[in-house]
Amino acid sequence: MKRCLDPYRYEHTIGVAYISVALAMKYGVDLERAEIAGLLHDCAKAYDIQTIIQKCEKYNIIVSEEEKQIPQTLHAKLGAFIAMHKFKVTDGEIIRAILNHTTGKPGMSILEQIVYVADAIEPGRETTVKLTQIRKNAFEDLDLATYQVLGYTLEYLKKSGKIIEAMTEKAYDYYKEKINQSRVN
Ligand code: DGI
Ligand code: FE
Ligand code: FE
Repeated sequence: MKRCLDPYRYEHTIGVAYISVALAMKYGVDLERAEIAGLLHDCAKAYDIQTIIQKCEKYNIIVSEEEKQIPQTLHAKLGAFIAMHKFKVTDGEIIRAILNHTTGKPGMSILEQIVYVADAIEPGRETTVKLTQIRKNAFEDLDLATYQVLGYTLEYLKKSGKIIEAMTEKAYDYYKEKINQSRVN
């Protein structure tokens, strides 16, 4: 990863791997799986958007019209492919965690949630009041932290006028419902 990424992205990657392992300790996930998923989650991030789209075409990775309009999220799809074919990861759980780390999705596995949340809370991310609370929640209630990161992301996307992928919205609705259910029970 040090050779693949610029120093800033490399630092971020180490942060995500480190926090993924810490969360794996808390939630009873295999530590090595969490570390590998964290280390590889942004392995396609160094490419510019044009290159990512070209590589997806070259490797026959299906890119939807929606994804072409929102190329920020495509590095996750290409990253999952590179993790499989270049880094020889055969563990489907790890591949899915890389694949879904940007938009999230409804009904994620614990490992997927760990990488999704770690990506947002790692120490290199700029601290805000909200993020401080999410960092604390992540080690107490992973569904709540997942929901809050989704909310935080959607708020940022709306504020900056970006197109929102259906999956991001669906994931938000799913975790909102899950949090509400757990409060009723
Ligand atoms: O790769 P990172 O910068 O570590 O973080 P990331 O993979 O979570 O997100 C990359 C970018 O993708 C980030 O700026 C948020 C953005 N993103 C996530 N969901 C959506 C999205 N961008 C758009 N336009 N629409 C989405 O639904
Ligand atoms: Fe990413
Ligand atoms: Fe990341």
